[in-house]
Amino acid sequence: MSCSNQPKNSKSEPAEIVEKIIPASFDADSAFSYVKKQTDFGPRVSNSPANKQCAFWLESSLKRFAPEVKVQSFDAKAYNGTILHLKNIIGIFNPAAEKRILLCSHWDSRPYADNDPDIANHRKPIDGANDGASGVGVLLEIARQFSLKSPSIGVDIVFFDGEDYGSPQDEQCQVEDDWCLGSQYWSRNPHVPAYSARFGILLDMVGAPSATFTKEGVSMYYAPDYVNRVWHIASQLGYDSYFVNDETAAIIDDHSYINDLRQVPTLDIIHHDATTQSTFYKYWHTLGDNIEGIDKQTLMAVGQTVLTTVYQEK
Ligand code: AHN
Ligand code: ZN
Repeated sequence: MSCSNQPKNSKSEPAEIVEKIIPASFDADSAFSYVKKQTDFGPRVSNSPANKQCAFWLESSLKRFAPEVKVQSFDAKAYNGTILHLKNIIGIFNPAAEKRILLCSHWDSRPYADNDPDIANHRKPIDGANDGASGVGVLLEIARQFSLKSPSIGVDIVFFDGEDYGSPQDEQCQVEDDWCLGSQYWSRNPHVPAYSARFGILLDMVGAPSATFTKEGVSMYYAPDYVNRVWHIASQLGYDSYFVNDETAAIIDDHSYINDLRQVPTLDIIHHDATTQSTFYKYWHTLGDNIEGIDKQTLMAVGQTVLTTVYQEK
């Protein structure tokens, strides 16, 4: 048809894709030990003694790695009227930098295994090894890496309390905004007045074997460029079996409130499983969510991807 000597430019890539990606060093054994340390306290249900003990450990751990640590203590009313004494725990790197990135996860664990196949377990608290501890473990290891090699820009690592105290599936009264109490508080009362960041990354359930992370709807609505950047970096690092190129429905999670109330474009790296009814990983809100189900390779894929993303930012 046309001149056959012409190079086919249909295969040429946009210039930005050629950007060199230097893999960050991330220690998955260290991240795993931080996950296990949390589950060793027992379920970290808000208001419980284990929650209190874990809060002190998180605060002192962050203080080893970050030049500045802040703890927000506040009360919030749960769906059932219980007053929860909550703590958001925040590690601040390069505090004076104006350009910032937000990294976050929730550190409390759910009071109810209300998705457990055995109905007798529906009011028992869960270990939350994956749902809670995995994201915090990865971020603590990232904090340790920052203490060895500082990022170019400012980073705030925020551990939210009271994320998982939403009303049980089998209770009639479904209350609005009963999840994500810590991130709702922080979004309205950030640790720095008028806080802003270039973008944010939330980690939620990032430790199951062969986990798959899809491009979730709220993330794609508010932060599509950052989603695509993180997924691209993951694929360059060889993690495209974890960070899959599918778009899935919007969900309410801590990032929804951060996007809505604080206007920081924030994406959620959250395990999506199309084969379960919940669309979350199979042990979600069951007693099966324990340390036995945590896989260092998944912690590595997520940790190295997030850390590499942060070090790329200038
Ligand atoms: C709801 O179940 C409403 N949102 C999912 C957020 C979540 C719960 N992540 C972990 N546990
Ligand atoms: Zn949960």
